[in-house]
Amino acid sequence: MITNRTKAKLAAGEAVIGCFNKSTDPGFTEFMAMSDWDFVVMDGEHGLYGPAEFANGARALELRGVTPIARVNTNEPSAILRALDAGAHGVHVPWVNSAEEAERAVQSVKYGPRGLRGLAGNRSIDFAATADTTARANAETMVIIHIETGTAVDAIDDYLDVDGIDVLFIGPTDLSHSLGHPGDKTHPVVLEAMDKVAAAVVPSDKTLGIFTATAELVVEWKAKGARYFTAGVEGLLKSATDAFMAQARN
Ligand code: 3PY
Ligand code: MG
Repeated sequence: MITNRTKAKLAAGEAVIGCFNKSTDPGFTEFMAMSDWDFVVMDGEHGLYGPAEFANGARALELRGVTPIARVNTNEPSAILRALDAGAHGVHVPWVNSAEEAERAVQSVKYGPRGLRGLAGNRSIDFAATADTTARANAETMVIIHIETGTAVDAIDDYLDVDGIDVLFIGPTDLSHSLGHPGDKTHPVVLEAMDKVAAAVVPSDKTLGIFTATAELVVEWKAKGARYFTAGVEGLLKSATDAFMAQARN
């Protein structure tokens, strides 16, 4: 059965730091897991992950004690079911534009009585479809809901009433695009929208999460009350490589 260390840290009031990973190579994913991340998000939205890759990535991460999370490509029960049955301990669900859509995501993640996740033996419940294993899965799995459009920001208060959401996660890139400033994540209009989300979520029983490409952004958003952070491995590799080359070419 899965034991979700990231969820346990959040429940203990701690901050958690993870990283998006588009590479479907389990060897690379295992290598990433040696860098003290709490969790790695296997990216099935902007990366090429499908169910088989989620399963091998989850194995690689579990070997090293890092929580495997899947970003699914769409808020569809069948997509979420396959990611979880493959062994993801939670899902990032993109483009969730209303509380009703968030409720649908929660129902896809949770077995009955809370939800509608289809039941069959699978690795996440040790191939034992029972009342105990489904209850344990419901307790351990995480639901991370992306807030990444102007529509979602306008409705942010409604999401707070959806039982079962662990993290309301700001996607600054899509949000900047949605607000008419593609890629300009520091535009005042984008910052204002992100601060509106923080003001609603931080005092609630949900965790505020955000994509933070740099450690400086983690520090800044931790001060604003966020506790769930993700970087992106390509950005980290690119900046380290560029810094190496700048010095090496001198
Ligand atoms: C976004 O910024 O749009 C995200 O989904 C986070 O990577
Ligand atoms: Mg996004």
